[in-house]
Amino acid sequence: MSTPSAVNRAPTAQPKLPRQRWVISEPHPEESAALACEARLPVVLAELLVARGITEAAEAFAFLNPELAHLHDPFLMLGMDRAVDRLERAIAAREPILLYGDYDVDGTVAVVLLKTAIEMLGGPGDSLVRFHVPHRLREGYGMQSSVLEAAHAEGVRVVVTVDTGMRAFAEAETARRLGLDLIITDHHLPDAHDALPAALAILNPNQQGCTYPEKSLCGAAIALKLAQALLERLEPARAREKTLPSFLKMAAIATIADAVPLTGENRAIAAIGLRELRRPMGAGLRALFAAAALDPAAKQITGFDVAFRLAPRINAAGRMDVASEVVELFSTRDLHRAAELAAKLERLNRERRDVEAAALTTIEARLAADSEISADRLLVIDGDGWHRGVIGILASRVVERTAKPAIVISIEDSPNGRIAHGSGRSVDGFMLLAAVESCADLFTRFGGHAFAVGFALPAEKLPDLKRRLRTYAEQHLAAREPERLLRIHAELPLDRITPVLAGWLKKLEPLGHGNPEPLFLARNARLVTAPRIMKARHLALELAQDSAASSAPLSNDSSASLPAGPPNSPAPISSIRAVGWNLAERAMELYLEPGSRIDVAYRIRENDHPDFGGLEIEILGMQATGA
Ligand SMILES: [Mn+2]
Repeated sequence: MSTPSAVNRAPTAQPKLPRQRWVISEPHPEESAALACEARLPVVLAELLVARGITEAAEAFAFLNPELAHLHDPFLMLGMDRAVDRLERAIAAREPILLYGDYDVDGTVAVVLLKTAIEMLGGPGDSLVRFHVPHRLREGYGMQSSVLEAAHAEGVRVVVTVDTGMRAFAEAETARRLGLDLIITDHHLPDAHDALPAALAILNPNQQGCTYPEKSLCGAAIALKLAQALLERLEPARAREKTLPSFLKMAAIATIADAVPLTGENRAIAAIGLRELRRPMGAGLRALFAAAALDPAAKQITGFDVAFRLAPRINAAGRMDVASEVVELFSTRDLHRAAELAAKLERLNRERRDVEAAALTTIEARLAADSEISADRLLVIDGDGWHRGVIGILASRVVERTAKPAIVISIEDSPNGRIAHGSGRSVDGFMLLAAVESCADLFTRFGGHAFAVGFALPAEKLPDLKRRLRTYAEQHLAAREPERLLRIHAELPLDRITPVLAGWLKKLEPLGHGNPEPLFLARNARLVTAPRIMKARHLALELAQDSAASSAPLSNDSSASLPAGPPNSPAPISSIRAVGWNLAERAMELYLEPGSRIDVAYRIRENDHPDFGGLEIEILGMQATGA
């Protein structure tokens, strides 16, 4: 932390943050009170559960206490019996099996899970399993017939896809022609006509006719279900209690990294998996944790740790180099080799960060200099040779900074001329995929989800694309000042923050997609001391909540309204430390000084610093009370 300084010292120049709009969840006071009473929970926790659609005590108990019994029977999944029958035969006859994966966390972890399960069941001897993880830049996403042909020539008779294959019509045809038995496991949506590739079995809860209760599993979780089914069929005695929990560690990492909603079965996978990480684990995981400076034995790993510290390192392999080494990292028993591979991931991740930072500096300079671009409602920013592995991350960064939908394009030389590769991210309420689809005739390929897209086109068509996207945006995006939505989940006056409550809130972990960290609102908080500016842009405050004032604002503050302290001591001012990243400028706009009254949107933080340890809050937004 830096030295205190006056609030009126100007922060260094930085892009102006987009305006913030607070959206406060509608409270459900009666349902929350009833649930709190029936399930014996703090009211604010009950409120957060009701907002998640949980109103019964039993449901609340299950949500707050995920356990193995919450995992569904894998044989409920359409195609599971056929897939298990075929793999059982392959294992018994020691037929070589090819696992065909993908280069991200989900796709590599899926390979690791199935590889481990099949090798375990196959017993000692040479492995039956080989795998293929495509190279992001050279091969791109999805199966390739040439890989199937090579595998067939090497004696493979069974191919299992993970995290891919749902639309691999031509490759499935190749497999059929070669006499390969193809098992597709994937979570991606089938094509618009619900057509399915020709395969021996397809495991995907999103296909027509599959009644499996959890529809939003990631690719690795579907591989997990297949592994679970194999283990339950072939080693029923050990499967549930012994083997499955250890498989959940890796499945949890993929589930959190792939940003599927952390509810239902995903919540059970993520929560139990993170808990299992406290136990001894394989060489690869150990090396990866060490590289990320995390110690699961000392401190429970959170969803945040996985999403922001582990996943970027694992993903760096596929972004910058060869993802197949991730599979090796998680398969090896050799500690030395594991450390070597983890160190390589570390290096690739640093490289990724540098490449990303350099491109981001260029992009920000361009946004600041070019009034035409910065006035656009949909930003399209292109550069020569930006690393294709980071253009998606760059687009997200631009959206964060500008609150506008953004597409980042890298122009590269190729044997077929100059190619523009684009990746885009959107904001709430704007279907970016529809915008891109309106230019479908320009692309050599495009795809994605409503709010995240990717495409390629010949570079000479870029001016056309930009012109058409600008017109589209003018027709479909309102011309108002862009704003960032801050979703506030519940009101919680600062004097109700206690260690006991913080302990209860931990039971919401793992937090992430579909289970967001609670963001609270405290009205009419009072600055106890002068604000401190840290590193010219961050803010540190000491805030008090005068109990009477927290429900009915008082114009004149008096410490007499505070709870009395122990006898013979001065009246205590119970206050809480608050930090606000990048909020120094906002503090100046609000003319903050001791005694100022503000409404704050915040989350609760536990500071484990030996001297300043304890609960504090992180402010995400503030407004003058009554403004
Ligand atoms: Mn996936």
